[in-house]
Amino acid sequence: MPVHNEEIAAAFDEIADLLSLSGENPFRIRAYRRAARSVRGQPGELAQKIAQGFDPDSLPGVGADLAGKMRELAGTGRCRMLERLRRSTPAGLRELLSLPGIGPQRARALYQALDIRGLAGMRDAIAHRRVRSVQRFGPKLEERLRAALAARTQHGKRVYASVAAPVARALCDYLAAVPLVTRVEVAGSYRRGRDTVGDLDIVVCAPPGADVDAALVKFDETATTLASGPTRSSVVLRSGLQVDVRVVPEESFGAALYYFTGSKAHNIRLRGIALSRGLKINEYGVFRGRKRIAGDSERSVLEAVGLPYIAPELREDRGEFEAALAGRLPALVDRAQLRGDLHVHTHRTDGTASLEEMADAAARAGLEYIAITDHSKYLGAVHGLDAAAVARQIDEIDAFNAGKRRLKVLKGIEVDILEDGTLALPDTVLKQLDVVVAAVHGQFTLPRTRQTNRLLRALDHPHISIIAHPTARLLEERAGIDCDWSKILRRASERPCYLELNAQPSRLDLDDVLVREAAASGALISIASDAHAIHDFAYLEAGVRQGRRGWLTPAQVLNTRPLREVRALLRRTSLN
Ligand code: DGT
Ligand code: CA
Ligand code: CA
Repeated sequence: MPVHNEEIAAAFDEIADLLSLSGENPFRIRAYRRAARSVRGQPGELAQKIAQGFDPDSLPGVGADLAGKMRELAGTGRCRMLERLRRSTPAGLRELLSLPGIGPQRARALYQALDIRGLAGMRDAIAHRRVRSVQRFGPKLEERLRAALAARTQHGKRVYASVAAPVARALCDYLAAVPLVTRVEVAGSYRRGRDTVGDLDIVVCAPPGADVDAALVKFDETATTLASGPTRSSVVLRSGLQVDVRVVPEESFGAALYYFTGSKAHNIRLRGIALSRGLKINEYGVFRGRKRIAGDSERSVLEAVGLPYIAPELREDRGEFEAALAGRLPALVDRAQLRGDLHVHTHRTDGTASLEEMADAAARAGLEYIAITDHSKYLGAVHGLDAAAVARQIDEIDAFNAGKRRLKVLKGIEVDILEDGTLALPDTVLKQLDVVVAAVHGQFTLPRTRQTNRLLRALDHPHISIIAHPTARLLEERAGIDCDWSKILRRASERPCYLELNAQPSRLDLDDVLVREAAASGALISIASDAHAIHDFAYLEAGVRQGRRGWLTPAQVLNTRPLREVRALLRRTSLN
């Protein structure tokens, strides 16, 4: 069985976590994280390429030592160093890192002071109010941890949509090749474009007698079969992801796809509307009495109840029915409308490619312009740029733009918003740039008022153009910062300062709800890849999907505009 990129990357992340728990050198830890990122950014399966002679040493940021581990993982699915580390670290200690406010130092402190070795021990210690007495903890942090643990038990681990995507595609291709199958679609939260999925729901169109269930059991990645039958089957894949498959005939395909796309709340409303018109709707079709009047396509289903087509991303019962009935559904943005990307890194800081290489990759991704926004020098960024390095990069960009390339490069920076709301580089540096992307990279747990004031103060800064990944959340790992967003959004739209929808798979920040609120308050949204490697421009697709969940039209997105207009809009953000 081939080893997937995600498995290699996850092993490197685990090594980095375990090294940090043992207090290892931060540079060594960073090398593993960077390698994990590099592997995730690879198109196609590395294991396959390595088997065909590809040398992982040639990947950006990967030296001989890491390349060796990559070969080991690709060839055997194992890594001896990781196994050694696992043996020397109490099992479960790593889980603690997933709690808000717990980094390696605090995890070590909990282990040393209270012998806490995992989430269960943590729960117990909190219940006995013992955590507050550990040095550098206190009652407030204990309370936050209690809340985080309580939230955790309500939902199991969800999977990033981007991690499920290659699996979903492989499985769909596989099922589409089963004799008699005419169509295969992924439904569920995946089709609605959610950032994470609980499981995959697949609707297959085939006549009775197609052996879809038998084929599914034999799928290369299937680990366990939960249920298997001619119309519905469920399996768990090797990665732990569950897949529910429904097999339906031609005349019900649209109704089944609609039903299993959900959301449940949306379906319930739709059924209510149908009922009020004397119709019954279910996964087999739309019925008047016993007569089926629609069901082969989604459009036929909606048309039968008197509604226009509603895009899957909108099906959350968040006003889409009211909008549809009033003829006011938004014409949603799509990927082809993006002309640029205003958040891109190079190897000058933590990226893995040169300006030229990133520019070429962006052009191949169909973009007309990018902004290079490497990190400012600050504690948070190990290789951050100082004023002299910014000046050198400005020259480099001028030289690039002087060449006769179609793609143009804007001068930018990703600057830290410090705890007090000031920025980590002086105005004299910032004012030379076309784009100042400012971001919170630390102090995630300030109380609401202080956090809000921090961002409001940043918004008063004369040179800030865009706030990057505004909530600083990490999916399934770190909750976003606690702020009065309506205040911040209002201030951003008055100023103006634009807000980012960061398309990194672990961020997708702003989320769907806030992005909609931001656009409604008049703020323009920059959908940005935050690319660190040449393949990362592919993330824009997921950013757009989330934008669509936030009801974004192209006019509400900054980077659907041609460069000339974007330049003018960016100039407006400079207050002097
Ligand atoms: P997930 O898997 O947690 O990311 O979220 P979904 O939305 O994919 O939910 P899932 O997999 O439980 O079910 C897939 C779809 O099937 C769901 O979005 C709507 C439909 N569905 C499931 N259960 C019900 C139900 O009890 N009533 C109705 N109306 N629809 C349901
Ligand atoms: Ca699902
Ligand atoms: Ca399901």
